[in-house]
Amino acid sequence: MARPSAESQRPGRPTTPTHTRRSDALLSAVRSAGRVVFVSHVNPDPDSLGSMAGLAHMTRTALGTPAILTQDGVIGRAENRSMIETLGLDLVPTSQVQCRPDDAVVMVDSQPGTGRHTCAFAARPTVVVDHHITPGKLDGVAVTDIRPELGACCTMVTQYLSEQRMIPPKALATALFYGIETEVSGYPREATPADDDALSHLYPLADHDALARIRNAPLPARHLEALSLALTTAVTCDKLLFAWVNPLRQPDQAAEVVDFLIRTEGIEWAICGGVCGDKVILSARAAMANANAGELLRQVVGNLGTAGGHHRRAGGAVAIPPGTDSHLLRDELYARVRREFHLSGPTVPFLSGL
Ligand SMILES: [Mn+2]
Repeated sequence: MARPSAESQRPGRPTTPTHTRRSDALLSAVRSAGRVVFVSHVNPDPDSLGSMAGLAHMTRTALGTPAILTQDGVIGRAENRSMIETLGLDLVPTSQVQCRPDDAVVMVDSQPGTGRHTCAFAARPTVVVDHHITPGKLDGVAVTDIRPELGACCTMVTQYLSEQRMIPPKALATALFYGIETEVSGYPREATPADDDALSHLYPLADHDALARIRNAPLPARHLEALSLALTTAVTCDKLLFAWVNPLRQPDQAAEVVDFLIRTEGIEWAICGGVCGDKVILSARAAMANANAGELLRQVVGNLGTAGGHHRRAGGAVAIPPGTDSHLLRDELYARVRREFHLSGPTVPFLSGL
């Protein structure tokens, strides 16, 4: 790649698009659009939110094109709601988005055809920027940037902004920082030097009081209720813990449950299934590197629904057929977990000794 001239390296000075840079390829693909519609996976997390906000800033600043950030599903997690409120993120529910012929759809932190979208316009985006190992249907997508080796999609977006010599404003830097931080949390870290470079770049730009407020958002009683249900229903087999929460008040609570349970001594896998309306929401965490959690959960779910994710973290959903007793579905899913994880030991209640 040609070295950029000193002129083009000046902050704020647009560089000549060569399309050899990923950010230029994205800008080129949406240049003629009347509006850029950003979309992410259902029940978006901080990495999705930060990525949409970062790329919207880039396209607005570079092209002057209006952009909207969409919200598919619900955002229930207290920290994520605090992130939206504290940083003033403006989200439009996907159900309220009327797509126009001159819209360009940019998908972040997900891929089309993975069962993680409820809106029609997510089926055929113009651009896909993602870091999941779960393969999507990318035929006809003009620009794709899929880097599963990276810990966070916000890392990719931070690189895009740096390529364009754009310094993110404080709220955006905070959103990107929190997006990366939440994705690479836990041990072992699913992070590369590129993720740490992005965190270092963003650290002096971020609002650390806002970050503290987000990280310590007050937890509603329903959070503790879900943990309580998970603890009382949990069973263990070998080094796997399986919890069932019925009802699950909000879909992203399944992730909150496993984020807590994976810290259990002696446990290498935590899986939670939660009955949320007419679906079972699944979330899985592994305590070891290269665990291939996304693929394993996909094998468990099979033809019952959809699943995918990363090495240490995965999620999925299974529709509950009308008239089906959710307990039967729980038993079926647990039987599949035993099979796919090659569990051979007895199933025992987690809290039996207390
Ligand atoms: Mn992500």
